[in-house]
Amino acid sequence: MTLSSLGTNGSYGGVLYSSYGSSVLLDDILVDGLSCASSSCYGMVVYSNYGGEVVARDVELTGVKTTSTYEYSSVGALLAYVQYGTLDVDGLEVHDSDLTGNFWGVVYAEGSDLTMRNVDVHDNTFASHYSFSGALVNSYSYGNEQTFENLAFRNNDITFDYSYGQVYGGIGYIEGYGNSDVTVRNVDFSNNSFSGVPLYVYGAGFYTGDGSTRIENVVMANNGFADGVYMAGGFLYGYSGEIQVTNVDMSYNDFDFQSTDGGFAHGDWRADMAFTNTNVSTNSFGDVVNGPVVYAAYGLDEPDSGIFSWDHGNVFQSGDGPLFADGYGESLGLTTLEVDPGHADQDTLELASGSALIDAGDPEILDVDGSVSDIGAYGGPSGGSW
Ligand SMILES: [Ca+2]
Repeated sequence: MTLSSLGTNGSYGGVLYSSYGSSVLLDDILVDGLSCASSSCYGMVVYSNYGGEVVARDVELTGVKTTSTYEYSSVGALLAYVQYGTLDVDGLEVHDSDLTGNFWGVVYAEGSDLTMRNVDVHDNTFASHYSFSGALVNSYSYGNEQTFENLAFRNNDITFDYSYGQVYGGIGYIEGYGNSDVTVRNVDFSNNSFSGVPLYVYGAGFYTGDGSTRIENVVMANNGFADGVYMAGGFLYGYSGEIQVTNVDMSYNDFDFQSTDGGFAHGDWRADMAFTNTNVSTNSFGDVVNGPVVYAAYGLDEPDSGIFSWDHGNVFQSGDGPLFADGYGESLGLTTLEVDPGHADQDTLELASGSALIDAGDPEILDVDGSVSDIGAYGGPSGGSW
């Protein structure tokens, strides 16, 4: 079905509003030219609350336009706003859309179980007023189970037009309370541009809080962040909880910041972070960089500090000084391989056949071909599935 040239003046459920246990199936839908002029363009396709179930299969959004210029106006949940329900997406493409307003996710969810597979958001412009949080998902979880697989956010242009801009999780803002269980796997976050006003970034890739979060097989490449004042975590800002990061490759990104705490990851209050098979290479983080790889805000010996590990990781041309630092300027004492990763391709971050990162990962993790895992985005059991 094609829905074209729909317009709304605000919007909880621009196309569908579902409530109290009803189910919605979107199957093979093209939404072309949806527009919204309001202080809140929210749930532009579906709004669902209180036990609703939303299933989306093969949905394409193109030519979506929001036009609000009010400083506090919000745009988000382009596909679905879900409260206390479930959302299951398999096949979603958002492209060539022009979105003005504070952006809070293609999907916005509170207290909901989420599954999102095969989502591709590319070639859009976002004119955010001051806030951009979680391009693909912006979720407040209360003990929910959430799985995200095969996601892409690429070739998008994000500008900010008020006095300062804030990014909280460029690709995902996933804040949990209680025992939330989140898996993120096979993500391409590349060739995006963030600029416009003095910029503050808390997790350019992901912002996570509380619960248990696993992030595996991510390419973060060739993104540009201009006009930056302060950044905490180029890939990840972990507020609290347990975060396992495996086979992530963050390379060739240009962060132009006056000050950065944690070029790759920033661990805040009681965030336990375990990094395995991770490559961080050829990034620039700006003028003053504390912990070009990991920054632990509270150090390791404080009551509120987290636990950090860096196993079978590699760092190359991504800053000087203690690569792993705490908030007191001390080294965390972690060690790393430091070699040229030998990428075959600077966009996909695939490894050349002679790369030193091949079979250099954790020997207890195997690649799909049965060999010892590689360091980088294509190692491990999920490394061949995208
Ligand atoms: Ca291998």
